[in-house]
Amino acid sequence: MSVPIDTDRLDLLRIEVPSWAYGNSGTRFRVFGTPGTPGDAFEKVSDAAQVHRHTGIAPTVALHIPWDRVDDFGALRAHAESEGVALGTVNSNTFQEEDYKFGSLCHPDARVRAKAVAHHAECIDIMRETGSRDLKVWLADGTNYPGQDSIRERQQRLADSLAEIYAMLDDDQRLVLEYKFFEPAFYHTDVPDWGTSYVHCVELGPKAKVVLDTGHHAPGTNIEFIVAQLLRLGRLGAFDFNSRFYADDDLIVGAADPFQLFRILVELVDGGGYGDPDVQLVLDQCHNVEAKIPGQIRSVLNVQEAVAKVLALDVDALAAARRDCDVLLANEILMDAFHTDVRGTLAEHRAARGLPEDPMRAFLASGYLERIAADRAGRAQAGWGA
Ligand code: PSV
Ligand code: MN
Repeated sequence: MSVPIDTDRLDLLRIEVPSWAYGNSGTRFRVFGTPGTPGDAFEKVSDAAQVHRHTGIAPTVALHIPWDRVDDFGALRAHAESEGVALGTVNSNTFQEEDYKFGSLCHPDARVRAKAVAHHAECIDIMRETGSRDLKVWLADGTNYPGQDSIRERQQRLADSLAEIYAMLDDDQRLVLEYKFFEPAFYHTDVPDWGTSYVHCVELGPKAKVVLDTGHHAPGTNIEFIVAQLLRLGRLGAFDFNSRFYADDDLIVGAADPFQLFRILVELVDGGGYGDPDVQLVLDQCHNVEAKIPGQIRSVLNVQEAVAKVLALDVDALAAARRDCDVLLANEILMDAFHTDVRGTLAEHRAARGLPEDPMRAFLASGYLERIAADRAGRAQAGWGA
């Protein structure tokens, strides 16, 4: 059954996929391989392009440096274009070298801080070649024990390091700063919450925005509140979608708590963040045991389904119920939207746009997985650190 949804608004959905989702990942216990895992950034981009080809709403691929370092980023950009996608956000990585054992931009040693700043300069150069707008900074910086280092001094070092990086950005580039409340540091993290990220962004200037990642909050945190607040302040730069049961699990979007995904998207739409290119929606996921490309397709479709439910929300009736302070009716209207079965509407919507009604089945039937498993057999597989 079709439900009335503004399909023009549905068409505004764009989701960036992460290059690292196509490489092998795992836990500290084991990283399992998958047949056909890409060997390099070119193959990761080819795999990512399959997601866009079948869903039509995942046109860009985020890179991670150094994992995706190639000799010629112009060639990688051309390769992406030939596959029908573009290169997106460039993620820096200051958490996998010996020098970064005690931090990077906040490290007590000025030499290490300078090294971390220089890494970001390299990322900005790469962005010029790839045509990327956003430099995404997520730091593993923090301490494990009270007294290990000065929290206050680390904040100042962070502000100083970020200011150096910000000064290197071109006018059309942005720095987006992600927060995470713990891990790998367990006592304190230098950018633990949206408030800390926001404070640094405001200090830096208008080209600095906050990144919210679903898995980076304490259990029970009202994430939709943070979305509403950051949109209100004009500082929500990007949203990393994934889902979690316990910590930063990076599981399929909507797998753990589809209602939370819906509530977040309600605020995104209501706050004007949906369809706004300045609010970059990204998947940030790792597929440890499931097939990677289908995993990405499932996540993209779950976001699309949740967006369609939000677009089915009767906003006028909701506004009236709120005006009347009719608590139960307002809640009922919201829940009606959440319980709306939009799957038939979405299938029709895709068919009308020349896309497969069921992107997952269409991809599985395409033979691509069998082809890459054969073509890439016996070759080194990309993964963390690759
Ligand atoms: C590390 O926790 C992380 O998952 C962050 O969320 C980043 O966005 C991502 O890795 C890429 O560095
Ligand atoms: Mn993230």
